Amino acid sequence: MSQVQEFDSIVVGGGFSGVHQLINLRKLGLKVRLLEAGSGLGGVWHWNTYPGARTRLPNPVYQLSDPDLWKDWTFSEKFAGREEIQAYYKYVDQKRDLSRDVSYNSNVVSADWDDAANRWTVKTEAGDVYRSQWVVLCVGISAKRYVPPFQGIESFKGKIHHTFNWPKEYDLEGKKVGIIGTGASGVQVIQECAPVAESLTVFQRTPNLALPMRQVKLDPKDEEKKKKTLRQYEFSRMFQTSSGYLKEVEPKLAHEVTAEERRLVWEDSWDKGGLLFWTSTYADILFNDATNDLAYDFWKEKVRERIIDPEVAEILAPTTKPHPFGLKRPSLEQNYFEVFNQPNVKLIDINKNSISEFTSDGIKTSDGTEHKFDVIVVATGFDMITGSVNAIDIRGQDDILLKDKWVNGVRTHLGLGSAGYPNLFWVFGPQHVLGLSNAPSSIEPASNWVVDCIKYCRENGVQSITATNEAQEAWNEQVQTYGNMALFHKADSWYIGANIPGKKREMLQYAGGIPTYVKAINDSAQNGYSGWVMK
Ligand code: N01
Repeated sequence: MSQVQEFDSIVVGGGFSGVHQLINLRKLGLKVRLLEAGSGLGGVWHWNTYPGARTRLPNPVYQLSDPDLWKDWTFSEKFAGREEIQAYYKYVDQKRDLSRDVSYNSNVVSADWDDAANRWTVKTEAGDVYRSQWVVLCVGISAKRYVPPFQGIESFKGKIHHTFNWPKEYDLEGKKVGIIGTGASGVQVIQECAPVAESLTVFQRTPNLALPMRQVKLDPKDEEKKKKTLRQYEFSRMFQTSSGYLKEVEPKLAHEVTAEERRLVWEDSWDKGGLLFWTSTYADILFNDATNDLAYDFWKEKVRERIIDPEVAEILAPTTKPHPFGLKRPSLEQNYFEVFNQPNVKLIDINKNSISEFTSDGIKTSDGTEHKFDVIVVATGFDMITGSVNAIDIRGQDDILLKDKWVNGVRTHLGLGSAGYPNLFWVFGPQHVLGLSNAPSSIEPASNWVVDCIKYCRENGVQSITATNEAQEAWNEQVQTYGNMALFHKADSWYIGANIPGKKREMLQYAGGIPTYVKAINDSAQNGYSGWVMK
């Protein structure tokens, strides 16, 4: 085992949150080390190298809001591809000289609190040991992949790839491909694979109520002009709208306007593309059954006209709403529905014809057919939100693992930390305002809160700070109340832990919107860190 390395703060993970932490903790004069499991910065954009990986969060606001960073960087597309986002991370790395404080290939496996010394001991898989007063987990919400226990999976002789661990330089050209899963990752691989594969068979369990992306190429000259006029405003507005995008929801609810006005608003959002239809038209799509039905009917009408075979249309966009629209996160698609008009593409509804087992040559379905493949893509997602934190053995004041405490329900204060785990915070983790919003818009206020809290503690001789049980019960109440006000519990989504068999079904994110969340965390700080105990 290597020598123990001492730091003021350890940051775990090098995506947007980790990079923001490192930059800002350094400004406090702290000795900081960022531990990153991968070989580069980028978080999900480092790991998800599958063909077609692209963000569905729009520029300019899918980047850090620091003017010194955005003034010298211009994305070429509204919805940036993975390669360009990686280039962005390299740019930020160089501009802020980040890598000198990063240990790559350092997968953190445990963190143990020493109450007498007020320090954490953090260990990596490779056996490196770090000690620090503060630990900030910036591990994202999709670090722990999920592969269902398909019978006979080990007997398949071809290649099996989960989208999270795509091999370098592996393409699908000329191959017989099977894809299981039609979430965000599945949709993107399917679009990329269909034009080049010899054959593509998609195993769908739930239709993806995907929205049209309508990609826009950004003109560099135009972008430079906007940097001088509009951009600063856009980067402040991203913290003022409930979802962190530039357009706020309509001032009225859907049932308060005429059918014609509603249609006008929805057509406009449809034509503009992106997530607008979902995040920025009528707020009651998410909490009113009748509005949700109207939204689904509108979506279904638009989508079905793109699919030739009525049987295929019934699987992709069923007559009966499969789940409330938008309560499973909608993907953005470019030509997803047209893919299923291609002669080399087959769609299997596994609710009617289930996956019985993997064989050495492919997958056998319950109708007795053996589907033969060269490669099977497992796009079955992640143990979202809690999985990334629970992948680390975190022992606090009473020596109990955090994941064991959470078996019967997650408890946090403000989605920032948990009682009994002093000086350990996370950004963009359980009970934070996350899955409904633009990531950087919700990351930055939380990350700033953590930095300000550490600054406060250092300036006021505070050695440790942890949430109180009462405060986290109250926060949980708020998280669950927002969850129950909306239609979340009518869909088996990762928002409520329902995508993982056996996982407790509970609202895992705060759905009150970014301004309300930011007010809650800032109120706590301004009230002398209410809900936290210091010593
Ligand atoms: O995972 P998912 P993902 N048998 O959970 C199916 C972010 N992300 O990796 O819906 C058969 O959405 C499952 O079916 P069902 C983004 O936040 C973003 O695609 O549970 N199928 C579903 O179709 C996203 O929401 C981007 O019935 C099974 C699929 O697998 C999140 O990550 C790109 C199954 C899983 O979909 C997760 O996305 C990628 C089984 N036993 C990811 N178990 C972009 O920004 C599960 N499925 C573009």
